[in-house]
Order: sequence, then C-alpha cells, then structure tokens
Amino acid sequence: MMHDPDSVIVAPATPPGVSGIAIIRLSGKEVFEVVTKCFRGSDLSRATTHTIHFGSIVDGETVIDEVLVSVFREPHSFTKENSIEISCHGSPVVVQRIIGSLLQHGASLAEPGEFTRRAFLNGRFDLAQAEAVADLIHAETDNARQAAINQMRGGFSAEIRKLREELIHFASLIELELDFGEEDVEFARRDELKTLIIKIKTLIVRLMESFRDGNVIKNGVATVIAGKPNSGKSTLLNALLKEEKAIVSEIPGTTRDVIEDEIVLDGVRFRFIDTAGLRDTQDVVEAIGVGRTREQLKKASLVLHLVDLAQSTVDGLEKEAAEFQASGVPVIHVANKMDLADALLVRAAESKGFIPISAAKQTHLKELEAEIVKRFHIEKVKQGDVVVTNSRHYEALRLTSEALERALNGLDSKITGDFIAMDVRQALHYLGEITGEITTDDLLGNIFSKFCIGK
Ligand SMILES: Nc1nc2c(ncn2[C@@H]2O[C@H](COP(=O)(O)OP(=O)(O)O)[C@@H](O)[C@H]2O)c(=O)[nH]1
Ligand SMILES: [Mg+2]
Repeated sequence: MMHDPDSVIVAPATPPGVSGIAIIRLSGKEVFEVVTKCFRGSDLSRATTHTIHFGSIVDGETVIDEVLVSVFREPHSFTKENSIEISCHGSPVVVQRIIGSLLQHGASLAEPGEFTRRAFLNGRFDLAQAEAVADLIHAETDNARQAAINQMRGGFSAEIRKLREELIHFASLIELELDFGEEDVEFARRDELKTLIIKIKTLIVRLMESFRDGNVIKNGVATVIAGKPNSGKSTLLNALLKEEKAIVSEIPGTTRDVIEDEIVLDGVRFRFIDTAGLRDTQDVVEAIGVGRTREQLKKASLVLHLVDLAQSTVDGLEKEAAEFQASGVPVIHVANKMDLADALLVRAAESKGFIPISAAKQTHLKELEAEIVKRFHIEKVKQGDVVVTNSRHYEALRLTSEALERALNGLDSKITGDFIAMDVRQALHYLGEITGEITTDDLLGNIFSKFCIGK
C-alpha cells in the first residue's frame, strides 16, 4: 500500500554494498522537520532550494556519520514535493543507521517506485514518461538507453497527445454535424471524417510497427539452442558466452535444466538458452528437462538448431531441418563437430543451409554470430526517435487501432453518429491509458511495483 501523500518517505537511492558515497533520499511536505531532528549543522528549515549543507547525522549524542544534505523545495524537486538527499559514506551499516534514525523521527520506508509515483501524481510527467525512468535505469544497451531517454523527455507522449487531440476534434465533429446535417451534407462529411480517421490510424499503425524493434531493444532476443542430446549445445553456449556456464560431457542427457545467459552483439541483447536435448527418454528428470525445452521453444524469438555432423547423414540433416522449420520461429541451422566430419558432408550441410562450425574447436563461430546479428539488426536509435518499447503501450495501441477500425466500418455502413462516436471514445480511452489520463490504482500499482526501491 502507498503511504498518505503528505507523509515523508525515505529510501536508499544507491545500491546496497560498499561504495565511496551512498545517497539516501527523502520526500514529503514535512521533510525538513523530520531531518532536522537528527541533523547537526545549519538550520535546514531556512535553507533555500538547491543548496548543499555539511553536517552530521546523530542518534542522541552519537554521531552516525558526517554528511552532505541537498535541499530541494517544492515544486523544484523530482517529486515536486519538499525533498532532501543525504550523501553519506557508502557503507551499508551507515545507510542502515541513518535510515533507522529517520524512521524513528517520523519518516516511513518508501515502497518501490513511490518517488516516481508521487512525481507522476504531482504532474511532473505523464505515465509513459514515468515508465521510461525505470527503462533508463535498467537499460543494458546504448539503444535501450537512447529509446528510454527519448521517451522520458516526452517524444512518445507528444505523439500520443497529438493523436488524442485529433480524435477529440473528430468526436466533436461527428457529434455536432453528422446527426443534424442535411442528407447530402452528411455524405460529404462522412468522406471527410473517413479521411481523418484513416490518417490517425496510419499513424498508430506506424507506432505499432516500431515495437518490432522496440521489443528487441527492451527485452532482447530469447535465443534457444536446441537439438539432439550430445550435439554440442552446452559447448556452443559456453563458446558464445566465453565462459564455462553449462556442464559439457560425452554422456547424452547431461543438461536437464535450462541454462541461460546474455551477451550483447551489435548493440542487441541476446539471451542464449541451453536446453536439454530433444529425445524420448525413460529418465524422469531428463523428461522434465525435455518438456521445458519444448516450452522454451514456444517462447523463443530465435532458435539455433544444432546437429552433430559426426552422427548425421545428408538425408538425416534435411529431415531434421524440416522438423525445426515447422515451428514457425526463426531458425538458424548449425552443423556442429565439423572437425569430425569429412569435407563432403560439410559441403552438403552447407548447401542445405546449415552453418558448419566446431563449437569445441571454436571454428566458424564468427560466421555464426554474423548470421545471428543479421537476423535482428536494429538501426541505431537516435535522439528524438519515437520507438514503442513497452508491451503495455503496444497493447493499448492495438486496442486503439481496433476501435478505429470499428469506427471506419461504422462510417461505411452509415450507422448513426452516436455509435461511431462510441468507438472513437473507446479509442480515446485506450490512448489515454498510455499517458495516464485514464488510470486505475491497479494499473499504477502494477507499473510502479516493478520499480526499484528509492526510485
Ligand atoms: N570433436 C568435437 N566434439 C565436440 C564439439 N562440440 C561438442 N563436442 C563434444 O560433444 C560432447 C557433447 O557436448 P555437449 O556440449 O555436452 O552436448 P549437448 O548434450 O548438446 O549439450 C562433449 O564430449 C563435447 O566435448 C565439436 O565441435 N567437436
Ligand atoms: Mg548439454
């Protein structure tokens, strides 16, 4: 549960552990009163905004640490409330003692995302911008960083707002003129209205299309390594990650669980997932592993299908490749253990679209990486580019587009204006959910609970 909006909240803003400096953050109307009770230094109640004050945090007579206190007065702070940041020495014990003191003097421990939630509720920014704050913190590639900062600075929100305004204009036109117009005036109007809605829908579809890249930018590409036992899946995972992550053995069925890790190739985050080999097995534990492999395959964005050339025939390769192709997920066929196969078989595999490699000898790994990268190449996100990266936004856009489609059909089938207006209002509702004009406590709870403590 969130606290009373007037209460003073406190949380560490830097991660736990040893560091040069740690920052403790507070926000709320009475923040100066709370901090003054355990601060020895200048009089904070008279401090002007954006000033820094040296002093110490005390617990009775005991000095806990010497600190710098930064003062932000409403509305000139992140939350738009009175706020304080205490910079102390970066020891978990110091942070804990200072927070303990502040709690004793009337502060409450902040929930995850509570600072950003307050900032949103106080109108610092809209919901899509608030979500971008979390995306920026969690950005693992430069593209993810740029997309997040573009969204945080309001590029996406401005587009949505523009579309909403056009739709509101449309709704008013339809309500005022369609029903009261003369017959022939009405037909002319309908054409104009249709043009307007098609234009808006085109813009929405374009935003939806950006999610293809945006999803990859934000969530990375889940890449499953699959194939028969002993084809060299775990060896390949280790070779790609350049570390001994998975156990490699000549005993088939060694990998029973799903093992994964990420690397960034060409600015895209690939999450490689090693799996239990696909085969029918009597071993109960291995069978569970095979089941999990099939689940992973369904969720994958890319499959590396591995075959063991030492155990393959030309016909066998073709048959297995066809089976994997049937799943519908993009597949790269990889023929492993080329060091054990004769040149003829290697050439045959190549002609069937396999990339021949040796995972153990690390041959042709660069070629494989190049093929992986080629499948998910993403243009560098530039300052100001609008890219939809959030599946919640994508879903809202999809529903908007559906509502507009219904409105279009309504115009074609000449139903009355108020029915069309209903669809347009629905479209407005979904667009409003993106920027937070329309919210529920559940929606906000869902979004902000995924934030870090102290953000
Ligand atoms: N000669 C050779 N052996 C390999 C190669 N890749 C894997 N192996 C061996 O094949 C066996 C099975 O490998 P592993 O990665 O555990 O296969 P998995 O069951 O698909 O995960 C191990 O003994 C590996 O050392 C390769 O490129 N060449
Ligand atoms: Mg394995």
